[in-house]
Amino acid sequence: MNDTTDLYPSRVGSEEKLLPRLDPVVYRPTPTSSPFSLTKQQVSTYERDGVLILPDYFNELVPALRKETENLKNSLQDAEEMYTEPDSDELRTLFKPFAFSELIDAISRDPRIVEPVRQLLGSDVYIMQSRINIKPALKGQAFPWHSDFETWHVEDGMPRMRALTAWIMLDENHPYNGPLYVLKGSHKRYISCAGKTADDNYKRSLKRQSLGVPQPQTLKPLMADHSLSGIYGKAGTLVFHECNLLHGSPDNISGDPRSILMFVYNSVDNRPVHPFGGVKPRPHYLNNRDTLPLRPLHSPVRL
Ligand SMILES: O=C(O)CCC(=O)C(=O)O
Repeated sequence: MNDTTDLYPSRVGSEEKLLPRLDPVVYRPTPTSSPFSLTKQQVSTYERDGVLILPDYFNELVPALRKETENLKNSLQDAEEMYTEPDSDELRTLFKPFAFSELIDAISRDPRIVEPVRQLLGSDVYIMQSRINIKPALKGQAFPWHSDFETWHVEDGMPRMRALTAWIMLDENHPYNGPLYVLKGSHKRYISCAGKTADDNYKRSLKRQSLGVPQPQTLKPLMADHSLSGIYGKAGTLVFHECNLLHGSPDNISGDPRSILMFVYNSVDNRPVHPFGGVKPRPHYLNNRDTLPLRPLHSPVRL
């Protein structure tokens, strides 16, 4: 078997199927010697749930990150990395922020993130994708249930489940401002979705995803098996979520904004091949082509 064998076919017909996960969740289950390593308990929570929440992690960086987000919103207005909401010109997502911000680039290399990520993925890593999802008060719209891996496999050619998203809350995420919902434990099965992917599907799906979204008849039994949890926390909370975890989020109809800064780390032993959906590779800001191992900073970012 080589990297081009499709172990996780999806969007190959009209039928939706549950397939087994063939990859480990944690690739090096013992704590490493770094002072920033996760404890055994944290590693096993991540393995079991597919998500790990670390409160009060980056609180001191939040004011500077909020300011940087405002600067980027103003300076990058017509850039291809900016995606608006489906029904308005409100900014929904700003991709590849580390390319435009020294602060965000430094945080992406902060050993407080990179060491736990290397520990969980068991190898050196690179940033495959990064984004700031902005969910403005009263206007930010929903993301339907999906597994990130399904899209990265079909549209970007990520061969195996050996990636995760680390994300920082830039606002408090509470039950009413469109927080992320997850189905804990759902990362241990793979949903092969129905449909067929067109070239450039991403232009639509990044505003309103329809392909790679499981049907109610598949989701309902999964919801009976896995509890739905909201990911809540104060600004500065760090979250790791596994690449195949089912997640989504509702509209933000509250008066509070909800922005999050996300870094997707992929193992250097899991570099993308040609997209399994047979489509044209997506642009660099969705599937970073610089796959050299990330060099972590020696010490945490201090302002
Ligand atoms: O920002 C959100 O609420 C949803 C994020 C998400 O599901 C994604 O970016 O894959």
